[in-house]
Amino acid sequence: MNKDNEQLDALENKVAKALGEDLKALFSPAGRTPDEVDRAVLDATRKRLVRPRRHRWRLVRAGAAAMAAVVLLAVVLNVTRDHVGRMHPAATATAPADIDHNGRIDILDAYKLARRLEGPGALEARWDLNADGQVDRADVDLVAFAAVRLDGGA
Ligand SMILES: [Ca+2]
Ligand SMILES: [Ca+2]
Repeated sequence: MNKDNEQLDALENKVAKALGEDLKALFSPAGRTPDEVDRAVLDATRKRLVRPRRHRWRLVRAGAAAMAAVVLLAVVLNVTRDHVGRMHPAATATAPADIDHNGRIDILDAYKLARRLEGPGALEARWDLNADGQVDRADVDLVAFAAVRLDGGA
C-alpha cells in the first residue's frame, strides 16, 4: 500500500513536470526579434508620432489666425458702423428699433423699451414696430429679434 502511494506520487510528479514543460513551450515567445527589426519599428513609430504633432501645431496656428481674423473683422465692422453713424447720423437714427439712438440695434434696445413700457414715461409712436396701434410686449420682442439677427438687425 505504501509502495503504491509512492509510485502514484512519482507518476504524478512526472506528469506535472511534463505538463509544465509543455505549457511553457506553448506560451513562450517564438524567438528573439532581431535588433534591426526593433530599431525599424521604433523609427517608424517615432515618425508617426512626431508627424501629427506638427499637424497639431499647424491646426493651432490656423485656428489662431482664423480667430484673429474674426476679431479683426468684428473690430473693423464696429469701427465702420460707428464711423458711418457719426458721418451720417440720420442714416442710423431712423431705425425705429434703435431705442437709445446709438446707431446699433442690440439687446439693450429691447431691454430699454421693456423698461419704458413699465415706467411712467411717454411711449413714442415709432416704437410701434408691428404697427398694431400700440407699443407693447410684442414690439419689445421684435426689437429683441432684430438684435439677435445675424445681419445686425438694421
Ligand atoms: Ca441701440
Ligand atoms: Ca405694436
